[in-house]
Amino acid sequence: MDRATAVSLAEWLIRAEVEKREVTRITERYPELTVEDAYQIQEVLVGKKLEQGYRIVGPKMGLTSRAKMKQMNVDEPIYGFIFDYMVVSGGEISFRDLIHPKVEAEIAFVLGRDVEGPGVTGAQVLAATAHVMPALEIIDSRYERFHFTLPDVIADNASSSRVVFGTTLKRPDELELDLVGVTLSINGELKEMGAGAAVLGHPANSVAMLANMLARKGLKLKAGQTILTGGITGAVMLQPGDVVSARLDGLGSVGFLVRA
Ligand code: 0L1
Ligand code: MG
Repeated sequence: MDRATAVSLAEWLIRAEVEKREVTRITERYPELTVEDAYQIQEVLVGKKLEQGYRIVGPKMGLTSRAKMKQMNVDEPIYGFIFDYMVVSGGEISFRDLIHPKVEAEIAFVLGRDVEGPGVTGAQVLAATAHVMPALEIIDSRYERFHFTLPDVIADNASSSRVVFGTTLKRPDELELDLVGVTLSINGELKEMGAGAAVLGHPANSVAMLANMLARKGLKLKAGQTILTGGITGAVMLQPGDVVSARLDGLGSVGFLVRA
């Protein structure tokens, strides 16, 4: 894909996010769009946000569950980037700032040391991790009805939109992250449940895979970055007025309110 087209598609996706309106997926216009093209568009999109003065909190992994990978017919997850403006403070998100948000429960890793692929293992990630904490990721695809192909969602920064972090910080050796049980409730009603192992067998494997995927681009994970490892639960559609809460064994709770 030529640079000018990648720039115009990245700008188009950024406009959709800023104007809070869904758009037709890119592959309707460019059916031949490859995963490589899509990461090129994402790279331009990320660069433009950095030029606007936003800061990267860390990369995230998406499509890490077997169910999501099967649904998209892929055997590798995808990555995107979380920016500072996406981090929710004050326990509330505004529905009118978003298009059609969904929420999923995740475990976030905060790195104490750089992690650079290729060949990174989950054990190396655990050794480089300062702490882990619970997170609720709010994904908000810019595409109509959340319908997209793999290259579409990669170009759209893996649907990244908002994230709420919990306040319980644990060293990774304080608990067995694959065995952490998770429930996701909305308005007091249990909607989804799962365990850490839903994320590539262990959330640390997700960070390792991310480091190895970034290495192909000459990038690395940096000390201090916070990494979302992927949904442990399925993603649930949000409505104005919803009160969302997740409980993670040994990692406490995390929640927020959806303001109209
Ligand atoms: O964080 C994620 O797993 C989102 C990846 C993109 C797929 C989606 O928007 O459902
Ligand atoms: Mg996610």
